[in-house]
Amino acid sequence: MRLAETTAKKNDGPERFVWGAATSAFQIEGATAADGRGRSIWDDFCARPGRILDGGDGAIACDHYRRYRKDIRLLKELGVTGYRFSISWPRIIPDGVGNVNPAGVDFYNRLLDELIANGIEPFPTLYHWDLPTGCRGGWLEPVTAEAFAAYAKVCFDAFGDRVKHWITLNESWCSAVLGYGLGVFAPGMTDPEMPYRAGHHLLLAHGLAVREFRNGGYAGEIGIANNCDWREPLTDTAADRDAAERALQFFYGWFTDPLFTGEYPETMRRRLGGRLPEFSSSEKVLLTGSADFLGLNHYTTMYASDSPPPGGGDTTASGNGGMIDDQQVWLSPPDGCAKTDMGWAVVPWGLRNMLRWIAERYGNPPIYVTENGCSDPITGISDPLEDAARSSFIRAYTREALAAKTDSHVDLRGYFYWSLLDNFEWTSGYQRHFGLIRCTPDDLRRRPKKSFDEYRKIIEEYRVNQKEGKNK
Ligand code: GBH
Repeated sequence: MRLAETTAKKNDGPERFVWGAATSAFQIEGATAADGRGRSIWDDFCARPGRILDGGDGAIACDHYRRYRKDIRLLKELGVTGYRFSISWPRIIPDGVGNVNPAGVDFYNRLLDELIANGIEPFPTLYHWDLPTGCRGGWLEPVTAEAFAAYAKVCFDAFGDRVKHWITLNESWCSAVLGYGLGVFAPGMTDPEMPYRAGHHLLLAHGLAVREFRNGGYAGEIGIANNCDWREPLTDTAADRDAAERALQFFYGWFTDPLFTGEYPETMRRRLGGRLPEFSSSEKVLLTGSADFLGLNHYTTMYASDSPPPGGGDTTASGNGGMIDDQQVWLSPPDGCAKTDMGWAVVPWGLRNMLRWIAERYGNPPIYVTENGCSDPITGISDPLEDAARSSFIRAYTREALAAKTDSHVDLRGYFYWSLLDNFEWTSGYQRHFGLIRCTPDDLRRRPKKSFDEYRKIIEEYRVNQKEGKNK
């Protein structure tokens, strides 16, 4: 079902395609106590025994706060034209609301200046999960949405002269489901109703921030980074096709439909009834049309079925957020494909299907793949720098992304590999590695892996083809 027709200007050609790498503040910056930064829910969560696999935290991470110049040099070497990073709310407004911390603003001023001096376009995300502890009640409270909009305005005012692409929120699905439903992410709550409430306020936060942006008359575009793993029907029956569609609506649709229609997906409303909050008529107006572009964070694919598949499926897969009772979708991993040590299947064609689904449902809006990447293979690797599996992952996934653009006419504007550096991988601490560059907290040296070179080549080849007019 098509929900919207886009009025956005079409991309003026493939030469505008942005190749980039992505990171987030809490995962790389470290220096959590430096220069007046406030506490975040992730500092608190890490301090709770048993929450992080290796007992790690964000105190040092990649020490990017002090080594950002080196990291930008590496971005330059990689040949990217875009860098997606996140701004730490507790560095800018330590208590969540109220006073602005000039030292925090200074850090991002230096970072932005250095990026621009190196010809790299900044794509900052305003919120990548490090909510100030001072926002009491977190995303369960509507005032947090207002606090976010006030913080966003501080950022637009301070950085809007150099930033032309803003991303409001990262993966609200994860904030809502993993943070308030499954309790595996901060703030660690477990309640079947809370994800819908938290998600509601996250959506309002996005809407209010976009209103500040547009009313303020800042230049550039603003969008959101929503995550979704592809759901392929297990069989060709109508029931399984419906199940896959339902799963996608509970995943990407939940945080994207409201930005086009002011309403949650019809499937969610029908199944959840009054358990799903309602938007008031003014909130519908606020949300409708509130994304200039859509971000997609995409990692893997699962088969979806309407009844338990042979073998029972994976009812615990975090991919359905444990919300199996609400969705009635069973997930099972594709047979015979490689898996990473996160347990995620490597299924490159899933990305193309996912992009086509988004283009179709939302009327071909501008899309960026704001994250795509892999940790090391489940079989392990003997030398962390010899990451052949990551090289083939990037080859295969970027090929599918470009095919979606050229063959299926998806208005794809860029691709950001997750992640530039090995970093603090949330609940997995420092035990899972997604980086193009090796970095460990005990030895903060940056060592480019083989995949760094492979990605550099992919970007370079694209550029050469471009010059020779070989890219469609
Ligand atoms: C992203 O989230 C985050 O934005 C980033 O900070 C993080 O470091 C990175 O990914 C790597 O983890 O049950 O098999 O269908 C990832 C979101 C959501 C992707 C759940 C995998 C479930 C897989 N993840 N999804 S499955």
